[in-house]
Amino acid sequence: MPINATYEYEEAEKKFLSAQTIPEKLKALQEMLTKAPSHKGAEKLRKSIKERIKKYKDLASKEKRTKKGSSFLSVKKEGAARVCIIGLTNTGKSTLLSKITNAKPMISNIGYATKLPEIGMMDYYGIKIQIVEIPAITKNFNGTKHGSFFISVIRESDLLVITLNKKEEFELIKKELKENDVNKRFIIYDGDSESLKKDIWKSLNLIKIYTKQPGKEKEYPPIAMKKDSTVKDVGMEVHKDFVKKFDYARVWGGSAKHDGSRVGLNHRLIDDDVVEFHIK
Ligand SMILES: Nc1nc2c(ncn2[C@@H]2O[C@H](COP(=O)(O)OP(=O)(O)O)[C@@H](O)[C@H]2O)c(=O)[nH]1
Ligand SMILES: [Mg+2]
Repeated sequence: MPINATYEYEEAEKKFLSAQTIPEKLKALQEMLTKAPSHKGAEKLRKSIKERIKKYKDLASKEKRTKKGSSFLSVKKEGAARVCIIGLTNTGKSTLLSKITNAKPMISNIGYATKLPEIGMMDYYGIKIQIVEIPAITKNFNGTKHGSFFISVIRESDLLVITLNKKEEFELIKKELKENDVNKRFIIYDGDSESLKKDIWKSLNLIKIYTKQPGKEKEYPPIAMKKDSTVKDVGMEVHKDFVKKFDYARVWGGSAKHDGSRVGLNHRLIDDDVVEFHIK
């Protein structure tokens, strides 16, 4: 963060970091350039933004060129988040996908068996997470058939799981991600699919929140909320009237002082909390 950067600049930078498509990235970068300090000390910063703009324009034109050939392809986002499994060929990506989701991909020791993304849904205590196996990463991945489409699927994910046969493979993966300016959180799979599911959940920065009606048991499934969400955020998600006509809520779980504590709209919730709304 440069010294003396304005609030507007920081907001534009946040947009850049959270943008998941190339056009969004470009738009945020243009905004960063407008909002960057104009004094001499910030010359380096403006230069690096301009370089990024150029990089994203190159990526955009690559994407456009291959889009013609891949236009019949798309992966729709579903569930509370998207996680991509990436790795070289024969590193157990399809095997992993079949372990943690309902998908039945072809598992084969013939290399490059998976030609297109394979999609499955992982169930985590009732919350659905989309898991996408990306076809094997290779050198110059963006230049391969449908490569830039696969990268756009990766770019629109929230987390990566990397499968490796040898440590050295990580270098190639890092290089290919860097060349496409993909900068995502990742987990390296160690062969334990049950602990991986927990690690995926922890890394997504989400919490599970249960709702309940007075005098009844908590409802299943829970809903996925961003970490640090409040009672108000949950109310907006479930039914606006819970917020509009809010009287108070009762909370059970880690964030509650005691079982059924009375709280207001600004009360922050944590994973596995139960909320009961009372309206006027
Ligand atoms: N290296 C590795 N191979 C595995 C693993 N699990 C299964 N295999 C075997 O490796 C071959 C390729 O598996 P697959 O899941 O299709 O790998 P993919 O090409 O990365 O999708 C198959 O013969 C699998 O039986 C694993 O955890 N690691
Ligand atoms: Mg595969």
